[in-house]
Amino acid sequence: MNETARALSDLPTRPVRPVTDDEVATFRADGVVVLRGVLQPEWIEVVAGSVDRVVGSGEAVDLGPMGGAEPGAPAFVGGVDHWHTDPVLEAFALRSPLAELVAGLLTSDTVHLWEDSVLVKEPGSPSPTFFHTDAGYFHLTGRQVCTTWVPLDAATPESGVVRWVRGSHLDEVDYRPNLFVSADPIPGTLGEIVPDVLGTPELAERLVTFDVEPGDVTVHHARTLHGAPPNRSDRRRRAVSVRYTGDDARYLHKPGLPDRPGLDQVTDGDPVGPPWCPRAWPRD
Ligand SMILES: O=C(O)CCC(=O)C(=O)O
Repeated sequence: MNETARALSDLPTRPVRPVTDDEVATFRADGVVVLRGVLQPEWIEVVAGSVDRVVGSGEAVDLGPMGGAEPGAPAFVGGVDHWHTDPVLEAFALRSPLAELVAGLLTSDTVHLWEDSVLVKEPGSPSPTFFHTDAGYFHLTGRQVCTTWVPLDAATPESGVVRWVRGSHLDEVDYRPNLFVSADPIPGTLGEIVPDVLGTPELAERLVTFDVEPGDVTVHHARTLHGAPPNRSDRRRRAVSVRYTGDDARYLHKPGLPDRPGLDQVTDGDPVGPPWCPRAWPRD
């Protein structure tokens, strides 16, 4: 075992505390819940180190210009699937407390990793994250699918913390994925255009957000509408999202979405699982 592997194997695999019945009920009713103080500082420290490395290495890109940010504006850096190449992010996705928390919230016997995303809004980044549902981006069907959003810095609405439309996961609408930093839908995708959430009182009044600290984790259902404001503060807003599936998730090829490894090896209706989506819970 090399030094990195040894250091990672020393990190805690169980959460600071299990999810409570109230948190499960909130997740079911609202499609989002904040889990306070569930991750140990050791995880935050190593994951933040990897995120800084990913941002500095160019493995993730500044999404801002795609949404019209001026050249040279503070970046909104995003990237997907870094767990394939970064041992810390792989350990975080598969052997950290996250999967156990997700199993509890989804009331699922198994949890598989779908993907991770690095999401960094630098101080002053003018780029909002446009409202979307994650389900629109996934070649998946099923109700037991969620995203854990893990802040690595304290975050508030001023620095661009995410906000969610409470209960929107229960709406029977499939939304088209957009370009994330613009309302334009990804060409060739299917579904309804995401409504103007802030301009629609019925949706805007259901918005919920949380001031978060490192160690807190928010978890939202893949069908919950959410977005995030620009970072108007002088602090970084670094986060990692890790997205997981539960027992009922099945592959479904959807037109217009980017390909992903192994998608040509699976058939619609196959259960999600290894080798393309490793099992994160239960552990061997
Ligand atoms: O971090 C952000 O700005 C957006 C996060 C998000 O939409 C997600 O992880 O699903």
